[in-house]
This record gives sequence, structure tokens and C-alpha cells, in this order.
Amino acid sequence: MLFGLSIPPPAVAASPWLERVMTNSLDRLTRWLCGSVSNQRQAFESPPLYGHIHVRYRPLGQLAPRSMLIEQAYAIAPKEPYRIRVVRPLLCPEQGLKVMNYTLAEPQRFFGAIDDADLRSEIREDDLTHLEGCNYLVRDQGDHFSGSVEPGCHCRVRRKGRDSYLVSEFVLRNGSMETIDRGHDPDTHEQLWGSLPGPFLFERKEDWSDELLPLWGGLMQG
Ligand code: CYC
Repeated sequence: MLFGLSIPPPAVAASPWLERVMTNSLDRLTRWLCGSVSNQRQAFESPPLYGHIHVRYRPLGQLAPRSMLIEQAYAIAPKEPYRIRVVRPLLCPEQGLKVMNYTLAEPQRFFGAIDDADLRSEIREDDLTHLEGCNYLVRDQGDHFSGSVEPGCHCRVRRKGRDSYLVSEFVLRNGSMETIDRGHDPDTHEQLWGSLPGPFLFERKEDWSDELLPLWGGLMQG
């Protein structure tokens, strides 16, 4: 091919060394997510501004590698999560680290699954619907990961009878997570839901990353 008219191959496949580095980073992202976090301190310090929320990520060994169930619940109603999803961190040749987000058919069937290994094991690939436009693009920043929902305002969320698109960012450290999720009106761009004062600050309460090690043929043992 003359003068660079060929399309370059994807960066990740181009170098086994780079692929190794990226896989290490993908595994670290997965391990740091895997556990239970809460914003108890923040909620107690600023009671009217922030509800007290628990966010828990736990592996789903029967699904594709690095799949995790995520459950968000108010501390006052831990058994009635308001959001339950499946996330799957993966390496995308063109975009690098990426977290796919899925909804579950009949989410009520899996309430409590975060604490119940038998119920978790019943979640099948068929129960998942990929949330188009809601993939998270993540960068390894050394001592933390930063990320945001993919650009384009395509992550549509219907809430309280209104359409919105998601604007979301997160920073993940080994032991803490900051997130800000906001919904905006597709026409006026006015904020319709989500935190006004700033990000939620979560601190790790439990580390479940050891549960990843035996799964997917020992893939995460490095
Ligand atoms: C929605 N939060 C979402 C969505 C994404 C994320 C992608 C849109 C898709 C969906 O409906 O689930 C966030 N996804 C993430 C993040 C990662 C990821 C951060 C990185 C691992 O892969 N969210 C919070 C707060 C809380 C909140 C604690 C209060 C604002 O972090 C709520 N997130 C929240 C709500 C929605 C949402 C209410 C809309 C979906 C719904 O109504 O169920």
C-alpha cells in the first residue's frame, strides 16, 4: 500500500506487550469495582443533600468474563434496590477500557441476589439487554481510573415519565469511588434528575475481589 493509505490495525492487537498492559489494567479495574461501597460519611455530613446509598458489585461466573451484578439501594431499604444491572468491563480494540451496561429482564426476580450465590447463579445471558449508548469509556490514570459515558447523548433514560439522556462521570480508586449521574432533557438540555451539589463519594465497606480468582478458568489470576 502506498503512502499510508492502508487503515492501521487496532492498537491493542498491534502489540502483545500493549495487550498485556491493557489486560492488567482491565483486571485491576474489575477488582477495584468488586465489593461493597457506601457514602455513609457524606450522607451523615450533608443529610439534606445526599441520601445514604449502598452500591455493590459481585461477580457472575456463569456469564462472560468479568461480568458483575450491580445493585444500588438506599441504606434504609437495603432489600429493595432501586437499580439493578449487569456490568462487564472489557478491552475494546478501538476505544480501550470499556464497561458495558445491561438491564435485567424481570429485575424483581433477582432482588437479594447480591447476597445469595444460588440466586445469582440463575442469571443467564438471555436475561440481559445491552443498554445502547450507555457504555462507559474508562482511562487508567495510574493510581485511579476515570471514566464517563460514551459521547453523543445516546444513553436514554426514562424517569418520572420523562425522557432524558445521561451525563455521567466516575473516578475509581482502590477503596473509593466518586460518581455523578445526571439526566438532561434532550431538547432543552435542562437537568431533570441526579445530584445538584456534586458527586457521590463512596468508600469501600467490603472487598469481594477474591471471589473473581477461581472464575472463568482462573483468567483473573494473571
Ligand atoms: C443510570 N448510571 C446510569 C446509567 C449508567 C450509570 C451507565 C445509565 C444506564 C442505566 O439505566 O443503567 C453509571 N455505569 C455507570 C457507572 C459506571 C458504569 C458509574 C462505571 C463502572 O458502567 N447513580 C449513582 C448515584 C445515584 C445514581 C449513587 C444517584 C443519582 O451513582 C442513580 N444512575 C442513577 C439513576 C439512573 C442511573 C437513577 C437512571 C436509571 C434508572 O432510573 O434506573
